[in-house]
Amino acid sequence: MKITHADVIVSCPGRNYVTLKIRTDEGVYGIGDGTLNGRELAVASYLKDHICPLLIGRDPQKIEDIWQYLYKGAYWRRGPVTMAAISAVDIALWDIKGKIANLPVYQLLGGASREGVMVYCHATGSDIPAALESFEHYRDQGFKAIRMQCGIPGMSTSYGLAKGNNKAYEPATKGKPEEQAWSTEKYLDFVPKLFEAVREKYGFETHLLHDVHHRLTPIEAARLGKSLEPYRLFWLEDPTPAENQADFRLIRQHTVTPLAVGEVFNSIWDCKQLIEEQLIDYIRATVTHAGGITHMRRIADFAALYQVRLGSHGPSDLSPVSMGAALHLDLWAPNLGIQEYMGYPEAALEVFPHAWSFNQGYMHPGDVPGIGVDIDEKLAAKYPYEPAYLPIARLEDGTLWNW
Ligand code: CS2
Ligand code: MG
Repeated sequence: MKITHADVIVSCPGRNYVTLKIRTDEGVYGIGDGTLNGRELAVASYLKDHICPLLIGRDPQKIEDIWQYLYKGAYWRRGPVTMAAISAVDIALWDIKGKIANLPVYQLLGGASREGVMVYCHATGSDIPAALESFEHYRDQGFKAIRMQCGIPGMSTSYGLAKGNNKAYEPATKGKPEEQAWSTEKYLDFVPKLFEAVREKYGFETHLLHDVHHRLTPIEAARLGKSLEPYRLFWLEDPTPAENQADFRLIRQHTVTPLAVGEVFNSIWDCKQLIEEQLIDYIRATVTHAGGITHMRRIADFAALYQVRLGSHGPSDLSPVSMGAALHLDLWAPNLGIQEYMGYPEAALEVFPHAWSFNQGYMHPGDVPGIGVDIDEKLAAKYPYEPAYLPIARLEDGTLWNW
């Protein structure tokens, strides 16, 4: 079997996605996701100009060899653009292997470790009453785990807020990046009140999560973790940037609130120290940014040695193809914690027909051979790429901060 075509499809059915379609001389094809929010065309070019020509003529069944060829063979290792491109190839090749074997990918990995994959959704509100209403909305849909984000008194906006009632949270904006003001002081004083309100009204049955989105220093993060302990969070996410992994030692010394990190990571090296020193509880790397199923499986097995569990990033800025691939990995991984499921714009669900499903707080990848997600190319062509950027954050005095 040989690869005959590798085509990149960039579309914007509600938001931008970079999809790779690999075709073979036997008619079998596979689909992969390489979306990198706000830098989509860099990945598209890396694939189109540098990877696709190298794939033609290769045996698509040699997933590991192709992975090593693209990783070691580029000389320039790692980095979000390179790794998103490798991920797209890897997911498409697992899709092809599943179709050849006539098995869903989770069966190739070793079979299901559970009935379904627990997922968490995003509740968001401009103030506490609105956030509580949002919580109730998702709880009534059957979610067992809910991420709570809320507007902060005295701040015009904050991370994780929807732009309008019943709208999903979407950080990217068309045109120039949006600038948002940030006040750590106001945030730190407010967050415990949000979680107190949720626990007081709804008790402790639902898992609660919160995303700090890199806004704090280690000692501030330690204070937040400590102040949230009475509300028993499932996790506190990205409390501080993680380039310096040793920073997390300080947070760990002060709090037993579980920590989740890694949505911006692209290889096992980014999380090596965090895992080895047990500085985190959940690793959030994804199949789309951290080298596909091949590399994520390596991260999962390494994490298992230290009782760190998978908690993959699953925002709407990774395509439904990514969600399919993640769910196969999740269903297999003995050390699954939880999977993020933010939902998708209606148009995206139409462009990507999928076998995965949601039921009462759990998801399943479906049992069709391969990944179980396709792309309707004709429909995708109706939604051309629209330049969009993620926001940036500044402190109230104008200093550029971590968004
Ligand atoms: C977030 C994302 O889902 C999350 O936890 O941190 O919304 C993140 O901001 C986006 O995926 C960035 O593209
Ligand atoms: Mg996050």
